[in-house]
Amino acid sequence: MKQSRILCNSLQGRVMSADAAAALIHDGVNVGMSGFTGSGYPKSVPQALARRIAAAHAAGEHFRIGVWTGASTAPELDGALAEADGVEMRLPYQSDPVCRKRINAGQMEYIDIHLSHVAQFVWFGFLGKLDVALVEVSGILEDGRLVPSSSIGNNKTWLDLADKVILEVNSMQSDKLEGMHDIYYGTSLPPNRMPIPLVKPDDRIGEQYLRCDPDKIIAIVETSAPDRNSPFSPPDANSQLIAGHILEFFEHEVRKGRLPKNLLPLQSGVGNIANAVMAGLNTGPFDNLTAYTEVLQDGMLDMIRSGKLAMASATAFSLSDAGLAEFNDNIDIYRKRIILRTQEISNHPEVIRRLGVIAMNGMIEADIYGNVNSTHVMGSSIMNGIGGSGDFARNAYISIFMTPSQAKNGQISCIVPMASHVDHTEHDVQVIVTEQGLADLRGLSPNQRAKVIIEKCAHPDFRPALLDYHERASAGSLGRHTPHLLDEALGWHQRYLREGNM
Ligand code: 0RQ
Repeated sequence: MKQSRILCNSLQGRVMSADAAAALIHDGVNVGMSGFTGSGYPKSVPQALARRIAAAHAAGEHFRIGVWTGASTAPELDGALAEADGVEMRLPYQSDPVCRKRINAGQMEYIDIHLSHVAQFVWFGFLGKLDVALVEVSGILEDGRLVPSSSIGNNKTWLDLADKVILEVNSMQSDKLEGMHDIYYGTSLPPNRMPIPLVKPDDRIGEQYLRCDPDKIIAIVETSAPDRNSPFSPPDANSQLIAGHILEFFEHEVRKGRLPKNLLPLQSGVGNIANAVMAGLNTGPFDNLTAYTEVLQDGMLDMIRSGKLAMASATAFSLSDAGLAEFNDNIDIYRKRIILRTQEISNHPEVIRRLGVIAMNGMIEADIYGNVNSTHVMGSSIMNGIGGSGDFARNAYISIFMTPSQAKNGQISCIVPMASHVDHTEHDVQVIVTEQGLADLRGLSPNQRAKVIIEKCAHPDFRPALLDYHERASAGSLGRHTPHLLDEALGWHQRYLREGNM
C-alpha cells in the first residue's frame, strides 16, 4: 500500500474530497493559489470549484472569485475556472488560451504585475484581503510543516496571510523534492526592512519547509496527478542563430574583461528560444556556470547533467515530459545542484543587482530606440504578462531581449518605429537580438541605437522602410533627440490590422 504523505495525526480529520473542499470556497473571495509556469499548482480543487461555479451560474446565482497565483498554471486551474466564467480578477501572470480569450474579450479583469511585487503588495494591503490559500504540497510532516512541491511562487505569503488554508497533497510529486527548497522567513515591511543575506546563487538563507498555522487548515485533499509538462520543440534555425549571436557576444565580453570566464549568474525566460540559448551554452566554451532565475526548463537540466552548470536557483520547474523523466531518474544529481526559493527572493531586485545577473528574455516587439513590448499584440491584446522579465531587466548586469525578426510568416516586423505597448523602456534594455544579429545598445544615444537596431536586428524586408522612417523623422520631428513622426509612428500596426501585413 502506498504510504500516506500526511504524517501529522492531528490533521488527518481534515482530509476530504475535492468537491467537499471546493464547497468551502464562496462567491466573492480572493484565493491565493500555488502554481508557477505549469508546475506545483492545485490540480483537483480548482476543477471541482469550476463545476460548482458552473452549477451556481446555471441556477442564476452570482459566483466569481479573485485568483492570485505565482505565475501561469494549467488547463486544470486557469482553463477550468475561465471556462466556467468564475474569475472576477486574475493576477499576476497567465498564459492560458481560454483565460487570455476572456481577458481580451473584456470579460475578465486581469492585472499584469511584476512577479517580485506580488507578495509585498499583498503584505502592504494594496490588493485587498486574501481569504483562502489553496496550495499544492508534496507532503505534511509530523509537526505540521509542509514539504513544498515543484514550485514555490507566493505560497509562503498565501499561507501566512490567508484566513483559511486548503492543501492538496500530491503523491505524484517526487518525495525527493524534500530538502531542495529554501523558504526565507526574514522579510519584513518598510521601514523595518533588512538586507536579504544572499550573496551567491547557492546560498541557503531560509528553511526547507513551509510553515502553516494548523488551525487555519480547513481541508486537505489527496491527489496524484502530474504537472502540465509542455513539450519543447528542438531548436529551430532562428533560435539557433539567436543563441549563436548571444554566445559570440559573451565571448567578446569575456575577451574585453567585462565578464568573468564563467560569466555571471544566468536568468533565462520561458519558451523555445530561451531553451535554445541553454542548448547553445551547453556546447559552448563556458564552464562552471551558475543560474539565478525563476524557471528551470529542460535546457538547464541538460547543462547540470553535462557539468556546464554548477548550480541553479529558481522558484519553479517548467519541464517537458522527457525533462521530468530525466529529472526523476537522476534526482540525486539534480537535488544537490538546484535550490527552489520563494518568488520574492528568486526575483528580488536587490539580489539580482548584487549578483550581477545576465537577464535573457523573449519579447513581442522592440522599437528602433530599444523600448520593448513583452506583453501586448498590436498594443491591446495581452499575450501572457510581464512575469519576471521586468524584475530582471531593470536590475541585471546586462539585460538581453530576443525575438525572431518577423512574426506571422513575415507579415509582422518585430522591429517597429514605435512599440505599440512598452513593458521595458529603452533605459532597461542593453542588448536586442534577432536571428539577423545582435544590437549592443550600451553607451549609445537614441539616434545611434536606431541605426544599430535597424542594421543588426531588422529583417531585410523591413530594413529600408525603417531606415526611411528614421531619416524622415530625423528631418521632420519637433525634437531631434528621439525623432518620431507621431501620425506615422504606429502606422505599421494600423496597416497590419487593416491589411493583414505591416
Ligand atoms: O503566436 O502562438 O499564435 O503562434 O506571439 O511567440 O515567437 O513563439 O515566442 O514563445 O518565446 O514568446 C514575449 C510572448 C514570446 C514570451 C513572449 C506571436 C507569435 C506567437 C509567441 P502564436 P514565439 P515565445 C520569465 C520571463 C513575457 C514574460 C517573460 C513572454 C506568439 O517570452 O510571455 O519574459 N514574455 N517572463 O506569432 C504579433 C509580434 C509578435 C507576435 C510574436 N511582434 N506581433 N504577434 N508574436 N511576435 C518567465 C516568467 O516570468 C514566468
